[in-house]
Amino acid sequence: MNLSLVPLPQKIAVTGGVFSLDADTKIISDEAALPEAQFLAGSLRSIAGAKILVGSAAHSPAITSPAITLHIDPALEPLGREGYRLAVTASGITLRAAGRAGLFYGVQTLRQLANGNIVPCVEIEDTPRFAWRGAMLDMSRHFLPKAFVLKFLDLLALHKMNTLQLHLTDDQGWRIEIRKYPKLTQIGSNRKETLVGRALANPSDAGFDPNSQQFDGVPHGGFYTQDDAREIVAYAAARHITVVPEIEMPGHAQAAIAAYPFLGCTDEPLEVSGTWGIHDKLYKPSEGTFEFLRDVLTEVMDIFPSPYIHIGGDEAVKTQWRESGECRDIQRQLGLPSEDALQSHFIGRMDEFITQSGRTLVGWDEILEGGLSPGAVVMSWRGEEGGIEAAALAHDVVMAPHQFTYFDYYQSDAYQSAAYQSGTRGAEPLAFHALLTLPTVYGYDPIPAALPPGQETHVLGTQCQFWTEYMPEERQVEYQAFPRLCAFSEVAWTDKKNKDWAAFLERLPQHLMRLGALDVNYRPLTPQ
Ligand code: TNX
Repeated sequence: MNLSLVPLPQKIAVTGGVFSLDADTKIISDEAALPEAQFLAGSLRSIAGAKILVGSAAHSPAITSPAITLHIDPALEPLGREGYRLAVTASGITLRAAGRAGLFYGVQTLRQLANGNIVPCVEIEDTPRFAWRGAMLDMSRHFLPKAFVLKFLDLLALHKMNTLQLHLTDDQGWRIEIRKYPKLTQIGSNRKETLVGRALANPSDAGFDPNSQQFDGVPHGGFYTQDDAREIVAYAAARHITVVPEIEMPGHAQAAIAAYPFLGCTDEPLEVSGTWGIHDKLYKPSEGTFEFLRDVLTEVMDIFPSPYIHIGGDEAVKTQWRESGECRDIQRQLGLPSEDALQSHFIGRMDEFITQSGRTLVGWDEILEGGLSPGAVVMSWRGEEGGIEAAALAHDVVMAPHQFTYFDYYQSDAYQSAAYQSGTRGAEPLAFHALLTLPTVYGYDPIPAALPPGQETHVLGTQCQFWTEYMPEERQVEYQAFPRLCAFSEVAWTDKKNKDWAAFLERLPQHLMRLGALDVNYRPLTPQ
């Protein structure tokens, strides 16, 4: 029997027969598991239309009708805090886990198992391969409304993903209210227009001609108030998802500098950027900037309880630090030999602050350049090398190599078609000019083959990225996400020995129907 579970649980035995949900089906739950019981009731109501009573086990009247039992059981601790055991028999369903997170994932499995009011009898034992199962949304390039973020969190939960990184600041827009610095959103969240079509060069390239680009003339803006952000955090927490905020530095800073010019390296007046690619506007590495960033991070840490705080750190071309007399003076006064050492000093200052605040710094793999403070977590995006290097230095790493995890890339090579090349839209909507197919995602192993034995413990997990340059709308994010995120969830959750591309493809069509029922604009399967 094809149960079409995604991600695939580690152990499944189909035992025969079915359990039928009906209006009399009760949910019996431990007091502590009530939120998960309620979540189940909420999702089963929509699946089966059954009226389900939620009550704590201690206070339930004698059970006369078939029931679904949720029970927190320390005996399941060997399965970890996210593991669970699910038994469906014709007379009832029992879900047990050592903690609430495990019960939540058992509930997700149950949601997928239920077909109408029928649940096939199974015994499932399950626990994730990796602790960090992430996705990153870039809010800066295109602002995504709060309602979409909540929908996306629901979809992450369905796929047993547990981390959402929000890329909140970049050259093209600052998207989080900071009360001490209101201009960050008054000015920094709005750009006057956006590039039309694909970026063919980086603004930081030598000889870059801004007049070579065509813009749409349409203002773009938006930001989350602190209340919005807290609502997102709470909604995520109810789904056992940690929201990791990312505040970019020292590069990708143009929107912040446009709002507060004292943060920049030159006196040149700046606008929030409307184009893509690597920009050369860096924060000035001054005490004033550090104070600003500490203030920003203080408010950010108050909103986001995440143990991890991401400070970006990527793609900081050092032209301005080299050319500005003031920046050179700072470097000299600090006795630093190079601009890379200055970046390392910059990140070190932030790490000190974040660590003192009881959190852990995360950054893209460039933070390794020039030396990295102990304890920092590295997100390896330029390939696997950064992750391997960081693990060798005993840093924890999150594997996010663009070749396997950049979902802004095309899903089929149709973009290389003549129609696309001639400038008209090809068979795929405009995306970042690179290819990442479904089987490539599925085949990814977050433990690099070149990682020396014993260092796997430093790999916290893996994360897929939604850079939104070419995703102006929510439907487009969904199109880029699915079905690749289905494959990715299995990369992050399912043991390598249990993965099988052909079997995944057999499970996928029914799973896509689930997504269709949830109004997800997934990309239809094509012969691969
Ligand atoms: C690189 S990945 C970036 C982003 C872009 C992305 C486009 C990373 C840390 N920086 O700023 O949006 O490429 O794929």
